[in-house]
Amino acid sequence: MKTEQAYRIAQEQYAALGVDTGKAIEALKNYSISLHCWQADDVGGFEKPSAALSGGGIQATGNYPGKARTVSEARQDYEKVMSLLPGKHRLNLHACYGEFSTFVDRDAIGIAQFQGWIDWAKAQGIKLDFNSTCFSHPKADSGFTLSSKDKGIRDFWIEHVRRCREIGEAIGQQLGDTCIHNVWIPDGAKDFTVDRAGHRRILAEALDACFAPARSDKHLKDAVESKLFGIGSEWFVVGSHEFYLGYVLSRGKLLCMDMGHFHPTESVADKIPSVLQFLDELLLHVSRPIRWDSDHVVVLDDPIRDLTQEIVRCGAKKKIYIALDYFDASINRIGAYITGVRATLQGLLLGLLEPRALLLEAEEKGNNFKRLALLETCKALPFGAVWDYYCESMGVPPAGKWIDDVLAYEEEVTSKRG
Ligand code: RNT
Ligand code: ZN
Repeated sequence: MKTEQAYRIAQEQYAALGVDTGKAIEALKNYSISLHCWQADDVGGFEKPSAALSGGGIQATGNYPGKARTVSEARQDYEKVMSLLPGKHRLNLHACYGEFSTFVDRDAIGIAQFQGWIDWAKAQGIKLDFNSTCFSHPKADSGFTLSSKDKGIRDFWIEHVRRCREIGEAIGQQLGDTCIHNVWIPDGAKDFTVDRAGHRRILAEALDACFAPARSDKHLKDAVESKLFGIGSEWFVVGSHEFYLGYVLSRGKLLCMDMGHFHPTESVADKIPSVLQFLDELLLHVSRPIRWDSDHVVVLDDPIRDLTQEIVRCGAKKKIYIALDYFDASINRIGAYITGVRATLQGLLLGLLEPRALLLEAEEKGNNFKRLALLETCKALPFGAVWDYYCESMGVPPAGKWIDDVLAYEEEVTSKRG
């Protein structure tokens, strides 16, 4: 009742600025966020023997108890997370999260290791995305995978990515959907690299080889993810932003931009309306970099608000796929998930509640004071009342009411994991 009353007041305030809160809520329901499977277990995966996150220029810090140790524990966690989120969301699997009873190397995986996931997803009524896992493997230890000058190494990873595409296509087919398959490679070097061009030429050729086998684009879309630097690849990263921008433009693939993969003062939000002048679609890895690509839990900070605002502003005409990418091993992992998804959805709601017509009018008349004042006005509007109303209408706890649920789950489930 209180939620409803607060919502009605908010509705009037927004209406005074020409914003229809009901429409914003309806639009918010259409945003499906791809939840990264890897927050549940710090990017460990379930291969046998298990390959702890290593050699990939990425790092999970912290050792909070209770991480998922098996596929069934992970599924239990994902189900808990999804039960506390408004809307229907997706799960983004990494190739190392298959169901392995024995050792199957990355160049030998297939649908068999993922059929259980597809069946589970069907039962849950959710869709799946996919990722090649080109790190945490002895054949990634040199720091180069697809761009390696060693043909044996390169061919191994090409085969891996090809198999991941086959798996992704099967996922899409079986779920009646388009599976987004993302390729991120850690390739790069710690120090001065003379033949940058050579590695990049090799990478372009290797990617072409990965994508050569024809697959149904109705069921599979391949994305490539750029990066600026990683731990151990401070001087040189083969797959830079410019490299992949050129690659997707010339090859018709999907560009993936991760918020942690640019200079800290660059705005990923501003890149959206730039690259979308030339691309029809885009994949985002929503993250929170602190000083470096630290992959902190996403919160409703300015970079997220800027990003989600641009997603809403540009998304009407273009398709923007939203995936999360962070892994905090120092706090309750279920809470980390929900905090990040809710923050992203709240950002989107804020974007949808923007008094767009008034803002545009002021801007086009050159009334920049009015534009500024309106933007400031929005900050103090009761968007929380709209959010709470939305959550309740979707049958999930509003505001912070889900926190106790997470703590109860910790007590009953995750704290009992050895
Ligand atoms: C690494 C990339 C990549 C990974 C995941 C696990 O810097 O962001 O997306 O985080 O594939
Ligand atoms: Zn990423």
